[in-house]
Amino acid sequence: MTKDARVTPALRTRLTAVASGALLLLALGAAAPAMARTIDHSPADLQVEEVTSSAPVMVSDLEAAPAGVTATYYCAVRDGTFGCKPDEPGDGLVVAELFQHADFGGWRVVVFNAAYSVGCSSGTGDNEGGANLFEFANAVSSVKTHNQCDVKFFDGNNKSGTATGFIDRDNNLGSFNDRANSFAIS
Ligand SMILES: [Ca+2]
Ligand SMILES: [Ca+2]
Repeated sequence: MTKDARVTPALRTRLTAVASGALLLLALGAAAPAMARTIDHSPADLQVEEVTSSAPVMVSDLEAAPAGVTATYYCAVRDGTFGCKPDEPGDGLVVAELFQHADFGGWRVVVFNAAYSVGCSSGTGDNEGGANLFEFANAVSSVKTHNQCDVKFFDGNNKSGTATGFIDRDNNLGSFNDRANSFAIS
């Protein structure tokens, strides 16, 4: 009891300081994109997370673009291959959404795999597709993944140059903002 009473206010103060720092980083990030990496763990963010659903997220589930998304483009991938395939965006299984702006806004590229019926394998050791970003290169600022997939960004084409780790979800790519030329899925 005594210990709790002593620790809790201090912890609260520290958490408040962390939250303020995160907000400050976000505010600075808007004006100067090359800020330190910021990952959003806020409750508001967790409420919209879709990874808890046991049903696969399909392309058709994303047809209604949320507010803030100005245009949707599609890139079909196949495991073990590289490059966007000429598949129609039918009822493929969504791998990832890549966004032009931080916090999932601007245009988005919906990466999907029509051959999948369940999702990506667990773990990040296998090649589950990828592509060069071409006209979308050096512009991606945030990312969501679905169906147990993760995405890894590369500074150069053909998965070359500096890379991120495998990302599940990031509302602000931080030091990798507007830098990705290609990506890999696992
Ligand atoms: Ca951007
Ligand atoms: Ca680049």
